Amino acid sequence: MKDKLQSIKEDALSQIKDAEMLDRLNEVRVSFLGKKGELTALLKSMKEVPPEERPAFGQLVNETRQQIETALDETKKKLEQTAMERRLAEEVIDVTLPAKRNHVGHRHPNTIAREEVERIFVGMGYEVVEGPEIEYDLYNFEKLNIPADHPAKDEQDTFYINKDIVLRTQTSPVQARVMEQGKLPIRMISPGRVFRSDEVDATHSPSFHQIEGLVVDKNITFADLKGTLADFAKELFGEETKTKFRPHHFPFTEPSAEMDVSCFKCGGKGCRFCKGSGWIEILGCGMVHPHVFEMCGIDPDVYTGFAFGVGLERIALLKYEIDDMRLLYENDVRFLKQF
Ligand code: 2NL
Repeated sequence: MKDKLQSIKEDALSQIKDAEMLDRLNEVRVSFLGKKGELTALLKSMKEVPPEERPAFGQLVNETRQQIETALDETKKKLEQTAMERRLAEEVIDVTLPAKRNHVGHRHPNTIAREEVERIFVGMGYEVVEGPEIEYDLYNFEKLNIPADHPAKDEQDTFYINKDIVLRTQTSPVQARVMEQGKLPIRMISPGRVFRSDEVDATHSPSFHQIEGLVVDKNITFADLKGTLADFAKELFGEETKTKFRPHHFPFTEPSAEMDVSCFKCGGKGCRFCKGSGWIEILGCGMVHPHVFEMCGIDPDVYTGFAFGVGLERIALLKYEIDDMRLLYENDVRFLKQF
């Protein structure tokens, strides 16, 4: 038995010495000290030892176990140390490498254009008011003097939720709601998303954005409209920008007009950008129709006002010389970053 113990010890110590990896070292531990290990087996066969020799033999086994454990622990420490040294040598961090780029987004051209328009009007004392995108037919059409049989209400042009509720086709219902609240005078713009049942192409989208403006006070005239919008055009497109007003028709204004600005590319001489005319159509406007005032609870004999509507995408496309509206909706950051 003593010889057997001696040979187990030598065997264990030599295997420990040869172990080059922590995994292998653990295997050695299990094969000698584990439940089914060699040393454990030897202890179990104690009964073969004459009773008087048992205490001394037991002590010897314990000593051997101690020695093996000490060897295992020391070797484990050594192997861990080398493993750490190897990792430190291999995993060198090159602090001179360029840092990972942090990809932040970019403001959308629509947002840039909206904020620019808002800045201009807020500077003239206007309030920015938002309202619901899902609107009552009453506010979207009826109160704006677009009766049930009006061609603009054609089923094809509008998304109906039900017969009384639509996706708003303009932001004017926001102004109708403000007029109804009855606090006068009013100087406001209402930017926001609007909807039309249109096919997608280079200049159309079923969902786009608008900014409408409304001024209501005593003695507001068409001269106020012209002066305000001429100033707006100068701020937006440059001090040298000229404006002209062409008669037009909208159901909610009378008289109505469309405003053109002198081409900011060629200064009005005519170029590819303005299709040779020297002018670029920019917005629709007019004096608020008395019937609209009546339906919104304002006395048209006391108050007058002007209103206008501009397509945000149109401004963004013009200002940034983008030739296809669809690019604005793809949100490819490589495209957006250019503005
Ligand atoms: C266009 C034309 C326009 C208005 C919008 C308006 C609103 C109220 C009363 C009267 Cl509450 N008018 N808005 C007036 C004229 C034109 O938009 O072509 N927009 C893109």
